[in-house]
Amino acid sequence: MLGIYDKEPNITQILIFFSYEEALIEASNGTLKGLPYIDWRLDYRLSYAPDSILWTSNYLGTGNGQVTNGPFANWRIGGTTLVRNIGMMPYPTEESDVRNLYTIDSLRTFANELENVHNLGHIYIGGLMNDLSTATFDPTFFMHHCWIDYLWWRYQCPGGNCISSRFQYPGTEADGLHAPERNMDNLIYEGTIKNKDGYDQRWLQSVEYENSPADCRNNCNSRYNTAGLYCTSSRCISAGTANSLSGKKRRKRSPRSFRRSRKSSRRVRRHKRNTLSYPVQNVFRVDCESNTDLWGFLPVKVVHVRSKKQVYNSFTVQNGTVQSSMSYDFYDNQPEIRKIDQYTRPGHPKHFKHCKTDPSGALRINVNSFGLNYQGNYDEYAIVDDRIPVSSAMTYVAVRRPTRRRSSMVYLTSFDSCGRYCTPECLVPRSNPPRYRPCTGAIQINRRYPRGYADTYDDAVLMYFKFQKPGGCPTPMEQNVPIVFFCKLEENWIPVP
Ligand SMILES: [Cu+2]
Repeated sequence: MLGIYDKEPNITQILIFFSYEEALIEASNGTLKGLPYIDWRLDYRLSYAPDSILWTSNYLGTGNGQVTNGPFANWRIGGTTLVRNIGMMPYPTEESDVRNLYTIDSLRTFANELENVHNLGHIYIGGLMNDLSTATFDPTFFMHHCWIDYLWWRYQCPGGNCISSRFQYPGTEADGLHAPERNMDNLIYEGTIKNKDGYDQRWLQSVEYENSPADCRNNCNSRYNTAGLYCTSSRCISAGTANSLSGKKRRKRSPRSFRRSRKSSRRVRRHKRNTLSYPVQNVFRVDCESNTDLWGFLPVKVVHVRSKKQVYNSFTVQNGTVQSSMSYDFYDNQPEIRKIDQYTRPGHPKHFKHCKTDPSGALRINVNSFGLNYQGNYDEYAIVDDRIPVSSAMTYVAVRRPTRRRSSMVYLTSFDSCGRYCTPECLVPRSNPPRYRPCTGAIQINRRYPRGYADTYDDAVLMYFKFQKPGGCPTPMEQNVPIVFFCKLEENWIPVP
């Protein structure tokens, strides 16, 4: 666990970790035998993973916004309130990703793939978990990391035959801090330990994991059926949340009432996927201080080309008949002769099985900023209209407010609520009418004019919309938008950034 996250695992961290385990066991009056892990596949099996019972007061508490219920209600830690934004991605990891892990025969490939599975968990939970400097503040961090450790533990002994991973260390001497012969910092255990020793079988034998209910076969019912899980003889799934299923009722459930609650579970699984999720609660944290005043705001535009496969229930009418048998709708009218296709050039749509657009056509496009010369993230989204051939929407994204002496370097990314990636295009300086050209999304912001950002959210909106007179209709000032994200969702996606 430590090796994945920290460049320099040290003995203090390990001691804290052991203390954490002991404290948990003690607090549970011996019910817990070790560190708990969350197998996200149990949530993935819900029709919409963020509906999991995990995010209720009996388990980990609030999933969206400030955590105000559950055991960690109103926590403040490191000068920050505990905040989550479950569902930045609609699922924590794809079930098949885990299956694929066990088909990999190269340790280097495995390490990369496991890292991806790990990253996705951080993004999925969002809030403090989505920032390297605050991730450990959310207790979910430890349960997530224990699961990553579980996957690694299982991988090492497929079918009982342990691989000699120490001799296949994936790094090379060119890997610097991860070079195989390099001593681990401050870690002494029966002598100094080299990086490659982290792959030694002795660690494997010093811990033991209980099999996950997701990996359970053959009548695991009796063992795993709890208020939080629903298990048949073939598989287990997390219980969902619906207002009719309050945590208390489920907790008191007796085995006799199981038949009734199984019905409820089915109803929960049919629960319509809410692709729009909830607004984001940011913690406005810059270099260990959380305060909105430390941030400035950039107008960001998102331009979206609709997916041709999607049919919204609105059709053309011919001779009084609604043409609802068509495989396209009014907004995608007769795609083979549509003039606009010459410009948008829709390619072959790549099907993304997790994507279910809201029936209204509203589609959430996430836009995020990551500080390059400061520690801080900001998450935001714009809502575009997936029905119409091309749509655009504005949003305003925060970056560390530059000072006279220090500019802000920031990396902006964008992906839709299915995880499909949008490409950044940056304003050509001083072009008017504005022109944009593909860029990396990394930009520098300073206090010199023209600024390209505003000190407050208010000013950022006024930077984009110019009011000729109070109460009048404002005019958009396109030349003040420093970056545009182009979402041609047929071609790109990111399962992991
Ligand atoms: Cu992590």
